[in-house]
Amino acid sequence: MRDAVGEPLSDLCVRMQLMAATSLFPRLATGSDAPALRFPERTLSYAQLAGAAGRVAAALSGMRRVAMLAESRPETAVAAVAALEAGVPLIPLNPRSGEAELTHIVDDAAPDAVLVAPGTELGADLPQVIIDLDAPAQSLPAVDAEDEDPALIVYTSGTTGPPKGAVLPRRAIASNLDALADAWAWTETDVVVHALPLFHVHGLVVGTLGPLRRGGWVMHLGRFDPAAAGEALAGEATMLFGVPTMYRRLADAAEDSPELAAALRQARLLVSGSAALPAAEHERLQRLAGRGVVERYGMTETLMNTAVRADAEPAPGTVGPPLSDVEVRLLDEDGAVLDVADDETMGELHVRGPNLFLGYLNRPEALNDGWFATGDMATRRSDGYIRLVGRQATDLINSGGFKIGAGEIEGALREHPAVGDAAVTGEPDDDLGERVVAWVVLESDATEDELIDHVAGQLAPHKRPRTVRFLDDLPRNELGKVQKKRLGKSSD
Ligand code: MLC
Ligand code: AMP
Repeated sequence: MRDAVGEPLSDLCVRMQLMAATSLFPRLATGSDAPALRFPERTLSYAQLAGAAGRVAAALSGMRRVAMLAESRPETAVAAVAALEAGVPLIPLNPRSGEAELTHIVDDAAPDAVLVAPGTELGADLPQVIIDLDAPAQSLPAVDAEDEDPALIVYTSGTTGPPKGAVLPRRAIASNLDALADAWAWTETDVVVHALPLFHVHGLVVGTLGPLRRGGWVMHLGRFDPAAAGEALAGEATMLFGVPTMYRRLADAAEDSPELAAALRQARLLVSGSAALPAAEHERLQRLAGRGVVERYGMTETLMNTAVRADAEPAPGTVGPPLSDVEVRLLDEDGAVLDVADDETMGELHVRGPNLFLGYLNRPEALNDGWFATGDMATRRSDGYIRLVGRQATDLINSGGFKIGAGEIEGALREHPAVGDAAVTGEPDDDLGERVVAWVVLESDATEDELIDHVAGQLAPHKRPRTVRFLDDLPRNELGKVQKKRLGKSSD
């Protein structure tokens, strides 16, 4: 007996079983006409997604690793599914990466090709695979990858030096999405709406691969707009994922829009992450929409570590307990484990579990006996809830949920011919949480706008300073290190 494409049925059954055992997205194999993805320009059903991804997966055959220009459009989701199904590690790129960033990533990761949507280009000399959603469908190959194989390589900023590629295995993606499903009672009946960028784990893994693994669907708004998010929640969307800046903008808009407030109220779950949602915003959303927002805490290297559960009371100021199978511990300055759960004693949060990455590409081991040091300072309650109280290093700026290394911007500024010296700090910002501020000593004339544009050209625009302050000299200690704490004070 043979199926429609002429394969012996028994072989097909074996292949389906293999897919079911290793595909991250079981519903792809069903040929379902149910929606999988909706972007403003296009909706794809599971059958259409499988057909489009199958075609791309065939083009990836034999490749070692590939990059993807991760624009907020359906081709990006298709490319990600294709690479994961083909078992070819994928590097999502910010489509607005500056020249310096792009060169660094391409040199460091050496992708065989870059996946792009029609009409887009990468400013790097790499073979391109064009994702054409109108090309004839092709069936997906059987997944040829093990749980521990690299699946995604996501570049993340450190406090110094250029970004590092965190290598995430398939196991981390699968286990983390399943742990979130447990925490949030997340099923195929859920429709997630968001407008997060697709080159970071929040928007790509949690916001896009998450709904596809559950067999529900994701509605991506293309770009963030409070009214569009409200319309989605008033319609089919059940869950909203966003960063605090988005919730702040939603609350601002809901002050004048009873419709938006009502839409937020009727959502099954509102989830905030990537930065702290201030207590005042929790309270404002509670007052306006009459319901809470749950926070979850993650990192590129670990995916999600903790989350407030859907069936728990809202817990403003905390990021909830560890997800299932995730272990956390607090260490003091000397590296000793703090055996406390008093919500007062602070320590550096270390995590261990199946959600963790394998290490950084081309860099030495990042784990110690399976534990990863997050750099986040936290306290723990007796019920296991974690409260984040800041970061160990002040040189990592969290602006709108994007982590920005001060050293990277200082390097870009120093490359400007008029800049003699530069230091970068983060300052509180009502909209972005923190904003990037540059302190510059000039050697020749340059304006604030010129320096901002220079950084926005070298690095992605979200890394540009929002303010530049000119000084005669940077305060330095006897060892020549810039005393950043004094910079803030000198501006008072
Ligand atoms: C401005 N722009 C410039 C420019 N000045 N472009 C070039 N040169 C200049 N000098 C442009 C920008 O490109 C952009 O264009 C527009 O101006 C505004 O840019 P912005 O200021 O950066 O956008 P803003 O509205 O402030 O963005 C707010 C935001 C964004 C919330 C939408 O910060 C965001 O998407 N945050 C999400 C970050 C995220 O996903 N983090 C997850 C990391 S994973 P245009 O055309 O767009 O208007 C992680 C782990 C975890 O943290 O736990 O999740
Ligand atoms: P990234 O380096 O881009 O992966 O960002 C990870 C960092 O984002 C973490 O180390 C935290 O500092 C921060 N973060 C993520 N989620 C939260 C949250 N819910 N509250 C506060 N900070 C968060």
